Amino acid sequence: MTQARPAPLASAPAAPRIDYTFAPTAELLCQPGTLAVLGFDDVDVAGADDPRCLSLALPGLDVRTAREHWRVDALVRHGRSDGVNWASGGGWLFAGVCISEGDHGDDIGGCAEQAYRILCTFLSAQAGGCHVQRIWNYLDRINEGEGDAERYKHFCSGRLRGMGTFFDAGFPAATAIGQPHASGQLTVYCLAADQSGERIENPRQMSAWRYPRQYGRTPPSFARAMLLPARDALAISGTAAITGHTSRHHDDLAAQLAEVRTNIETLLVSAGLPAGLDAAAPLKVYLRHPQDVEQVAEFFARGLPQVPYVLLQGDVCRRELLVEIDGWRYA
Ligand code: 3EB
Repeated sequence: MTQARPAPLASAPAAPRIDYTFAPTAELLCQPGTLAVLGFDDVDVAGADDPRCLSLALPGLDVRTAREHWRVDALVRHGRSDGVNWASGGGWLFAGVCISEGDHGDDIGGCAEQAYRILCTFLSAQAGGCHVQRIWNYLDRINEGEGDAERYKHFCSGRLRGMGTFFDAGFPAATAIGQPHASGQLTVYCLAADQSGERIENPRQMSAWRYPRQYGRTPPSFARAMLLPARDALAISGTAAITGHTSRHHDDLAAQLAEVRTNIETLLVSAGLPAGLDAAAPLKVYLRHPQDVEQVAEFFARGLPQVPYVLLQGDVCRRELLVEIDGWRYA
């Protein structure tokens, strides 16, 4: 059976454009419609005193690491309120929260709860409604602790507590990745819209919120992907070599990369989009071991030569997994 492609909705705001660029931060901030500029580790956006800038504690593994630039076709306002850095325009909202773990007695669950409470309180107060499409979470020492005591599992519990009732209609697409060098910070940021998107699940994978008990007391709260309101782009959650609920190809990077690719391509088909990844699919690759960088570069050069990507060092929440990929697919 062929699936109908989603018809674009002219009444909804067009998807933000996400680009990887080497242009200086100051120049990006001057461009009309800039909603956010994300820097990776040593790329200096932290110095820019602008709430649209966020510096992520993820080392870039490319020779020159790009910045991620979000743009909308509208005038953008920005500010800081109640612990949230935000920018909005054209029906879109970027909002980010950074929490110092030291303020929470090294309790990552409490940190996550606090971050989500701050964010959800802010989002709830937005006039005209606010629909979170996509959310990113970056935390230190994600795999530290055994079994239920692992920090990622505490993070999952705290996140759900902090969400309160805000996501009762369904979870957004998400990423949760470990920062390889302790930063002392939990960073959570999101993209929201004034209209709802459509949550997409992957038929090859169990929905994460239904994972069985062995993965922790609180299953992870995210959808596999989100078709943005105008149906003109798919936000792809962090995707790893998992089928059903099981990690595949332990310690085999080549096989994990192939499995991730199949998972993402399956997700695109679920969303009614063409399966192929090309120049209209900017991706972020999170790699546990920096020494694997050449193998990943080769995987892209051989199999996905058109795809724009950034290579970052980051830890997947399951310790047997070496790589995770998230990103966008424009229709
Ligand atoms: C997985 O599929 C891999 O906890 O927000 C991917 C995307 C993963 C998001 C999250 C976790 C999260 O279960 C891990």
